[in-house]
Amino acid sequence: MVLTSVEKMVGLQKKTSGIRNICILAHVDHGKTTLADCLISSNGIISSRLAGKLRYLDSREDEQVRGITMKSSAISLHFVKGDQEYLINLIDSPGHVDFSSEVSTAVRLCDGCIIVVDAVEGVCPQTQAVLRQAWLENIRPVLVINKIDRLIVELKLTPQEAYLHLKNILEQINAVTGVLFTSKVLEERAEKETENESISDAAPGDQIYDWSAGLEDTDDSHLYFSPDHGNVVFASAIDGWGFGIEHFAKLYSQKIGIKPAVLLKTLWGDYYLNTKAKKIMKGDQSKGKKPLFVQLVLDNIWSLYEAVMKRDKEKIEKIVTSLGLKIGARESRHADPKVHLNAICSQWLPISDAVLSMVCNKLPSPLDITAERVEKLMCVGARTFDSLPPETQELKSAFMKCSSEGTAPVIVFVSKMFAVDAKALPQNKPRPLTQEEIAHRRELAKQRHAEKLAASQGKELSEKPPSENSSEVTTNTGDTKDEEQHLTGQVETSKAMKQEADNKESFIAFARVFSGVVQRGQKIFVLGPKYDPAESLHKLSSQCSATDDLPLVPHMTCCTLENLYLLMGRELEDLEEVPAGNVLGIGGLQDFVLKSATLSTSPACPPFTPLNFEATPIVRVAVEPKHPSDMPQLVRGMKLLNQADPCVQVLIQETGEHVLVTAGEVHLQRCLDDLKERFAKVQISVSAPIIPFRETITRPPKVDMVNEEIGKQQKVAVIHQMKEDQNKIPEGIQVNSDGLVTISTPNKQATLSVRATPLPEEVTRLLEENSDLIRTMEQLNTSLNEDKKTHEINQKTLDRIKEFKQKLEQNLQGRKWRNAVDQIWSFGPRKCGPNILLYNFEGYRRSVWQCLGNAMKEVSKYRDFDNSIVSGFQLATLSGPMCEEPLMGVCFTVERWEMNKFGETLSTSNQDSGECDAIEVKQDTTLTSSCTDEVSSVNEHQDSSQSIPKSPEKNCKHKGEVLLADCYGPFSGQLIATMKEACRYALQAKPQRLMAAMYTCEIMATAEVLGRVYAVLSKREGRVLQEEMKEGTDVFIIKAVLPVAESFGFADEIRKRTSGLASPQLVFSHWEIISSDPFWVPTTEEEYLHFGEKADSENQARKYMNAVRKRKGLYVEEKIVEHAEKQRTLSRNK
Ligand SMILES: Nc1nc2c(ncn2[C@@H]2O[C@H](COP(=O)(O)OP(=O)(O)OP(=O)(O)O)[C@@H](O)[C@H]2O)c(=O)[nH]1
Ligand SMILES: [Mg+2]
Repeated sequence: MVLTSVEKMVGLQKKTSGIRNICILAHVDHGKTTLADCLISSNGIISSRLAGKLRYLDSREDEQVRGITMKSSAISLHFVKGDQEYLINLIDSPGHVDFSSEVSTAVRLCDGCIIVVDAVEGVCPQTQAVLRQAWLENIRPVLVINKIDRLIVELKLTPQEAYLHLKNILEQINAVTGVLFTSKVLEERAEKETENESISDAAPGDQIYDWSAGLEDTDDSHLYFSPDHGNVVFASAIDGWGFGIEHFAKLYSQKIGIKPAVLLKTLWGDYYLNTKAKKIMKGDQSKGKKPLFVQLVLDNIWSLYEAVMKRDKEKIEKIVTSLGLKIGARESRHADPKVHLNAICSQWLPISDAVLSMVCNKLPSPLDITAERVEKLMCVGARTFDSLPPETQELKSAFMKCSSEGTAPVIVFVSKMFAVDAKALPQNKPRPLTQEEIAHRRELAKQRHAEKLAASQGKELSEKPPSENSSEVTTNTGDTKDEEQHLTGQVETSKAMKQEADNKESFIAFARVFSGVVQRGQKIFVLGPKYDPAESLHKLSSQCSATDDLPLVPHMTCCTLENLYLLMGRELEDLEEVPAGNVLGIGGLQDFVLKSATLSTSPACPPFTPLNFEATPIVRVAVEPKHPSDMPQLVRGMKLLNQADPCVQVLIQETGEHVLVTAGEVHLQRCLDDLKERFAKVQISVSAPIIPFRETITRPPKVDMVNEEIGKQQKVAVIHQMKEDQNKIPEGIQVNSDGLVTISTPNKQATLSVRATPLPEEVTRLLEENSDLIRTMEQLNTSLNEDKKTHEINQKTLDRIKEFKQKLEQNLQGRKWRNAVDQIWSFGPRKCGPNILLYNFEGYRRSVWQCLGNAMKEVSKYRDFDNSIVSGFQLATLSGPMCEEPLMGVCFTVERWEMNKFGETLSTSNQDSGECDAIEVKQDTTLTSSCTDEVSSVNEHQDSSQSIPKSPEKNCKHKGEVLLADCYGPFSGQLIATMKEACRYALQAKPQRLMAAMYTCEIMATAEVLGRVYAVLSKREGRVLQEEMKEGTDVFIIKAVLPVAESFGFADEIRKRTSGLASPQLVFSHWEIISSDPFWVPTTEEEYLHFGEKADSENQARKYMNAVRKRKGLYVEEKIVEHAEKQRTLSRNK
């Protein structure tokens, strides 16, 4: 196989209809990279013998060592089929959950994908996840069922059993697709209905809903995987073979004289061949008939494997000659029969042919991009396509045309930035000189020689008596010396620069051209995710280009595309231009793009919708350099790491800690390696993982720690303790017996009463699930409040908000929650968290449901300060009293908010002066004497304002000044602090609990190691949810939950204890309340008896809490030596 030249590739890039942008997706270890190797070897980039062993696209050292892919990487392949030529831009992605963000970045750039499934393991959690990702991006999948050799060699199934097993796998996959498809159809139907409803609102309403109607109308046959549709290939990547059934249909149609079309329909399914009648019959298995697929396909493969594995030379010979293959002597005599097998199979049923022709037949070219996908890409958040400016809407046709004409606007999406060694860039690579260059160099050398000669002659001249041009000469010699110095200087600096370049990482953008032609050196707009074309089109004309001198526009910069590259796995090739529809690398964007961006020559282009990330970053560590002087390098390194990884988060906490947040242990390890070896190049020390917790409250317990019902007697003890607790509460704060906390601001101008209540679990879950929606609501409300021109709100978003509200109402039932949903004031922390703030006092109405249209302009005395209350709530929910971790599932209700004259006057002074007289004046009785003077002066003003209906602005201003001079600082600040304190005390008045983050894990293990898996699970406080046997195998699938806090080293331990037979995948799942009370001390008699006075047996919750407090440098109540005198009594020599 001849290597395809770069020129050829450039030619192919221009024929858009022959381009296929695809990625390979699967669960971890199902054989993506091995399959990619086979496809690459068909282009001669690696030898076919090494295919499967090299794992060419796993170019990082740690990928090779660990045997898993960590970064997605791309390669362009050339494929010829009949008289058609194709360019296949192939992206291999990682399967490990920790790297699922790499899958998101790959899927965005593709039009289709190959889903690989291990024939033994079948559909696994990541298989479902990647199918969902492909679905969400609207890209079309084809299927490769890989590792069929394992069915023969490992499971030792008969062909008939294998057929049933494969059928089963197909059914499982189609079931997953079916679920995705059905939900979409139903959604679309519902949407259509609401549209219809809004059109014909007045129409008589007694319609009958038939929910299956939408499903019946829609043709979904192309969505499912079925060998007779040509979208399934059966393969063994490691042995180099693979086939679609059309291969055998063609083959046997000649042999048995049945039309290939008929065979194609019947080769897969319950059909059998009636040899006598030479007819294909619909068969039934009970008669013991062999399905065609078994008889014509699997039997042959099985007998080949048997012959080779048993080294039956005669039989092998027979098969090889009947297939017309030529096997080299080296392979046939190789000690390992697998080599022999590979040689035969890869010639007989070359996997690359089967897979690539399926890709070219079944997956769309960039020209076939659907309108639905384009609109999805163009509409960020709650916006509808129709609300985009007309110039922007016009760009849809550019997307659809995918045109490479000069006039087409350039639209490029960068899905990630990846770092390469600067040495590896084509421009820095040493390359052989061309003939002309050699000639040119020779010429230069000659010149230098001549100059040297001339210079020495010049010297001689200068020694001669001065002549006319002597001065010139002397200056000349001086110049040459200077020049020499200059030159040596230059050489040194260039050396230094080279060294620096050697050490430097260069960032390349992983991108795709959606329209137009990008050229090297072209100037282009870089549009950030918050860029709004409507806003900038006011300032710029839609015709302006990045080369013009333009005014500043938010979230938009201009940059030059310095280099364009063809991505060839480990290599990069320089390109001059790249037409629409291709995947490419772009150099020179590292100062402009952090992780992803949209590039365009048109300012009307909207930013692409953000990528869908499936993994939640949860594992945190703090890092610091071993030598404090290395700090700047570390900071720089962390910045680079942040840019190079789509999913990592890099934070500097208030405590000054530098924190990395990663998706899991494997991801963490890779980030740390990268930081140490590539980006920071300094030694670092890493803290133990920082485990996140949440703080919450629960209902008071009904039974005590020894499971005795808390009766009257004990209650006395409990109350006794409550009283003790109350002693800790500072003066001025009242806590009544049912937990209502009343507190005043330091200047006594406002008084708040706040109560904390635990939210029902379903509500907390609902809030968590809808955090994006809550954020959208918050944005909508803000723009409503600011009276800004709001974007037309997407009907779908409105429906979702309504539905969310309804669900909340359903779950907040009962007397306690009456009207609660309408009184929701805010969510927190960060205005979108799983805690709620309610107001429950007269004279105030404002809610988060404004965006639903029932917006009301609030005019009340509280208007100016309600933000302070909300801010106080946000702060309180961000860090709780137990160990300063965020709260979860808590509802705070403000039951009273009183402001005396000061607060009110201040509030009015901020309002229009005309409203001054409308204030309700309340007598304040708790005024301190120091304020009395000021109060009287205010009273005077009040009087004057009453006599003059329109109070003079001056007066109001004066009042404000009086209050600003308050020794406790600005009033709004006091309110924030007071609200925060109120929330904290309200929380402490209830039984507090910690919540731990939980992972779900799915472990596949064979029966013999099952016991050990359970042992490890229970040691780490895991809980098994489900255990089932995988059909047709002896493998058990165990589903369990495990606290994140106990998960470090879990995967390793499992692997070690089971000799590598089981390996779990941990995915963050939810938060769970730790049932033990961290503050618990024995109070009842039984408890004293059971736990002893000290109760120093394990209290897991307290341990966690103290660990967090210690880490944060907070006070920890700990006795270092208890009962020291006891130690003395232990000594024997009294
Ligand atoms: N028996 C058998 N083993 C295979 C086959 N294909 C791949 N393998 C093996 O499966 C293991 C995983 O293969 P990879 O290609 O690295 O899997 P991957 O899907 O790229 O894994 P990640 O990238 O880590 O998700 C390797 O040990 C391969 O040798 C196959 O067809 N048959
Ligand atoms: Mg891989």
